[in-house]
Amino acid sequence: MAKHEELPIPIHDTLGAVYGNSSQLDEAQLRFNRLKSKFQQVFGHPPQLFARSPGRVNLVGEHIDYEGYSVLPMAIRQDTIVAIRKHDDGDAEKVLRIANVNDKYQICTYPADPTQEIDLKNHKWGHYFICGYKGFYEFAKSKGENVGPVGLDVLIDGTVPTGSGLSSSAALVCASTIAIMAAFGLNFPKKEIAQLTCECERHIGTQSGGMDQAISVMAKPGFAELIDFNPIHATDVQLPAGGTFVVAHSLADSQKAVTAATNYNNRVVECRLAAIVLGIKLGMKPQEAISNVKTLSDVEGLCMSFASTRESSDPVVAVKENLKEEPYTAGEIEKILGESLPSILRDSPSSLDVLKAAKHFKLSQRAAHVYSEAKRVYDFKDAVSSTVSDEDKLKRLGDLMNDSHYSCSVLYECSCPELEELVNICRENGALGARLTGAGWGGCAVALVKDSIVPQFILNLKERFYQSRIDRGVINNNDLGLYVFASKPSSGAAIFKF
Ligand code: NG1
Ligand code: MG
Repeated sequence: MAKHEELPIPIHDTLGAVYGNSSQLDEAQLRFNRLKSKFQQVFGHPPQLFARSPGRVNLVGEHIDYEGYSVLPMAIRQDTIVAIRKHDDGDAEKVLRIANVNDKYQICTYPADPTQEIDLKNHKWGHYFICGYKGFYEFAKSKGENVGPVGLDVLIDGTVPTGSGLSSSAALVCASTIAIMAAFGLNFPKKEIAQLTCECERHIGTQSGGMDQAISVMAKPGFAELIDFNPIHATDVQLPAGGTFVVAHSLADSQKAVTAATNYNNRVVECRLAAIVLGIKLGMKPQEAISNVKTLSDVEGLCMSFASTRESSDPVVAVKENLKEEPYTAGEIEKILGESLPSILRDSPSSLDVLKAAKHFKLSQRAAHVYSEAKRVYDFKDAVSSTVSDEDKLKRLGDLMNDSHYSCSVLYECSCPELEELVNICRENGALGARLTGAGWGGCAVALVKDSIVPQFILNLKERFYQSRIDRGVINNNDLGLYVFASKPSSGAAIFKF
């Protein structure tokens, strides 16, 4: 039997296969009916088909996917549904009309040219659809498919809160790409779609790894997944009984596409520079390191052999002994590398934006985070499959989540005051562990909580974190369920044709 990830995206003719229990099913039925009638109203004809792809919560392994390291997320039930109709090939008018059920998002139109550049200086929500559109054409062409530009009518309904670290962006990019593909009558193995959507979301200007798209496309209900990269591969992880992951929004918005130069892409550049400097300190010639070392995983082998000569095989030891703790200036790094930073990073325009914005580079801290976090992912996986009791497993997972948060907060500096407050409140109210999830700088925390206390835990969060914000009008009391909820591992992307 073909492996799950080698299979194409499933095509369903009923909602039951994805939207499990009855209350969820009723809600889904309502959403699809609303989508259908709004589509008819906006475009004057019914949609051809639908594609859905979920958001995710990352349990452990933060900011390491783009360094080549495995991560451990699970899909959540919140998702993006894309309703689509492809125009006839002969139609004269070739435009992409992208509407949203939420009036906050105005209809966007784009030419049907798949080679168009995305206007990054002028951020629009529709750009994420164009990522998928460009990605689809590039991929279809590489597969020898003869597809020409054609007009599309598109209506989108997303329930993943945006700017929350739950990958609303990947849910939108994946659902869009799959909808376009299906509208052309095409389908591909999930792992290929995971790879293509990871690459095409980079058109938005963030140098992301592939975690979000991989889990959104390949998730299986009931399992978290250990996701490996190069090549993408998913291993099912059955979480221990008795524990629930509760997701809670800090209500600080994390606008990654807008703040990339100082936050997300800045860390990608710091890791790349840390990797090259480490490579040189551990014996590589500068030119060799500059040409061959792209990520910290590329020099892990050197770090390990350095560390093992000192009675430990922990790459963090090599980091501590070879990179100074004080931040590096650009000049200091250039001296070690023997070449200017703009010249080294010239292949990446968004990295050049980072250089313009950066005052200094915290190479030791960033590298120490990445190597220690990569190890925590395997410790998490090992704890899950160990023979100790479920109770002991949960405790160990909680400890690893706390360690991960500390590392994100102190070494990677991707937390924020609201997330710190929320994580502390989670721990004070009985969470076995709690951490920021996703890119950080705002967005959500995830807490591991014993099943038996989940309802009380959520009430306590309401009282201690959300009530004052409800009183100040930051959120509406009726919307609380959108911002704090228990989550079971949900299913991955699907196509619906009714
Ligand atoms: P979120 O939190 O969804 O913006 C981002 C990246 C991931 C990963 C995490 C940090 C994108 C699309 N996603 O996720 O690849 O690097 O941050 O672990 O940029
Ligand atoms: Mg995102």
